[in-house]
Amino acid sequence: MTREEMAEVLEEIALLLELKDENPFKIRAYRQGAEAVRGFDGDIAGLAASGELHGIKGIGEALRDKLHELAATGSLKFHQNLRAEFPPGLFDLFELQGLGPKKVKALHEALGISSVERLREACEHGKVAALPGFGGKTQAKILEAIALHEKSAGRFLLGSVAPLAGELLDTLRTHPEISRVTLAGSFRRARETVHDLDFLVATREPKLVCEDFTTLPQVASVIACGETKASVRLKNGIQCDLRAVSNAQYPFALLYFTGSKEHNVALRSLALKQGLSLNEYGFTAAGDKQAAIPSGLHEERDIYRFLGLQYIEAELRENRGEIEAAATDSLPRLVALDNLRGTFHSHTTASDGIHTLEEMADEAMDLGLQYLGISDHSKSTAIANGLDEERLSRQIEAIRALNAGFTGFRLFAGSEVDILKDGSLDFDDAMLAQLDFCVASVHAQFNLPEDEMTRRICRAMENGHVTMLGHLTGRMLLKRDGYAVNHSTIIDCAAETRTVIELNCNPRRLDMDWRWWKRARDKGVLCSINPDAHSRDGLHHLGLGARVARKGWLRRQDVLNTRPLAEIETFLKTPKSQR
Ligand code: DGT
Ligand code: CA
Ligand code: CA
Ligand code: ZN
Repeated sequence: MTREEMAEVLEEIALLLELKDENPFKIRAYRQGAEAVRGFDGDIAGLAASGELHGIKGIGEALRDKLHELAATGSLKFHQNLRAEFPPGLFDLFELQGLGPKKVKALHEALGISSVERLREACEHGKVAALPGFGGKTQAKILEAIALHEKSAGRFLLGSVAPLAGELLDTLRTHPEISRVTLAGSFRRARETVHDLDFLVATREPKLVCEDFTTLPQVASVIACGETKASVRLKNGIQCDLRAVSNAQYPFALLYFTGSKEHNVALRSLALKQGLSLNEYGFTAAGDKQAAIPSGLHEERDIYRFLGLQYIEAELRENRGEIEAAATDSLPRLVALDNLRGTFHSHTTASDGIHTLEEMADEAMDLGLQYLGISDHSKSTAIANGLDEERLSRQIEAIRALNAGFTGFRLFAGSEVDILKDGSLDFDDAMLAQLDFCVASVHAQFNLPEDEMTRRICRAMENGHVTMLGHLTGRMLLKRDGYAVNHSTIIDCAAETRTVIELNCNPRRLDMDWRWWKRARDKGVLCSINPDAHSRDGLHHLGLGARVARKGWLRRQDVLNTRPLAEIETFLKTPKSQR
């Protein structure tokens, strides 16, 4: 049993309990337990298997005993019994946007629906609209959600597959017959979700390398294995393609298999204008021109240069203006993870995090950061144990006390304050004025019309205490679309009110979306790369955020948290209008 499998069982229990209308605090205990398992610093599966989990934050006694049973026997009676109360297909319904336990239960009880397919049929026959509490609008929304679900099927979160991808890369690198290896495709371009992993290797023994690839321990089944390519499915369900090419072909194959398709098409037509044909093996030219093609094209960089272009970073290859910019030497110099000096937006045990102020500070220092912004939830988000004024005031004091003991590091006292339905905030200005910074986020009433939601968010940004806007759309990648908002209007308002916009690094969020950052940057809006960490481990998502920021054309100067501590202190003390 792996750490992730253990966490997933706990999450499933939480869902099943929700379906049974159980006490929300009990449900929350399981969700937190899942987070604690994921964030535990050590071999949690091994400890649990030998019955040695003791005194772990976020894991009470009842939960601990369940984890022992789960790890030792590979299953949990309590979980099996809960599952047995429901038909197996019912669980898929939870993957649909907007379908909570209450609706799933009603659909099941009234119409006997227990699978996505049955639900679609019922919608198409108008049966769902006729149910009390549903109606035509809800039915249409459910059909949309089913369409999104189908579109997402077979895709994986970039952030979730990254560790496994890194593991495979490390293994391939040690193969004696492999001289170069890169993960190409959408993974290399840092798309928020990927369909498969595309490995490319340079070797003189392609067949052998393909065969060895299919026998890696992570492989569940072999889809194909040929002379120069192989395809496998891994145990977690993702497909991996491997291409084996010669060292001379490698840069051309890498360029081709990195994509995007649109970038490739544009590059090829640029080459054609120069009388060259470009494919995954190399350049060819008609007649005497062939002689002009240099033999020394060893890297992608050389190919771009030969076409008269600056090197284009993989994240930018989406045919969104990068080729034109490369032709005129005007590509941005992209921000990188090691430019970050600190970060904002993290949670602690005071709300729904699993580590304390001290522990979060400790992890931030371990990562080499100079500052960490603490922003627990505010009182309206009661389910996440949001802080009221009194608890927040005590947290501010605790942070001040801790800061007195640090050298070269500082915690900033903040809040992730709820944006209420009308755009006012969960705390009054007097309370907000006590804080070093504040992230404002929408956590409820997602179903407003677009213009109302946009006005709501803009109103929050107009508040002089709101340093930054949290997760702009509230989307949960592959699970639910964000709420309807007008990005352009919000970006304009951020520019005008000098409000920073967050790039939330949670692998499910990556919100604001990368497609909007260049526009924001050009309007002078600053980005903050924020982990939205609920544990020490959560801080490690900064690397993912940095890749997405690069994908959004952001430079070091466009990202607030590349600034060193002293500059940030000045920034936060300066009135918003003068920032
Ligand atoms: P994915 O897998 O859906 O997340 O996205 P990609 O971009 O990784 O797509 P994939 O795995 O089908 O192909 C990898 C790359 O190979 C792709 O980005 C560009 C290149 N490629 C694949 N098919 C074509 C094609 O028909 N034309 C061109 N120009 N390039 C292609
Ligand atoms: Ca791919
Ligand atoms: Ca592929
Ligand atoms: Zn939030």
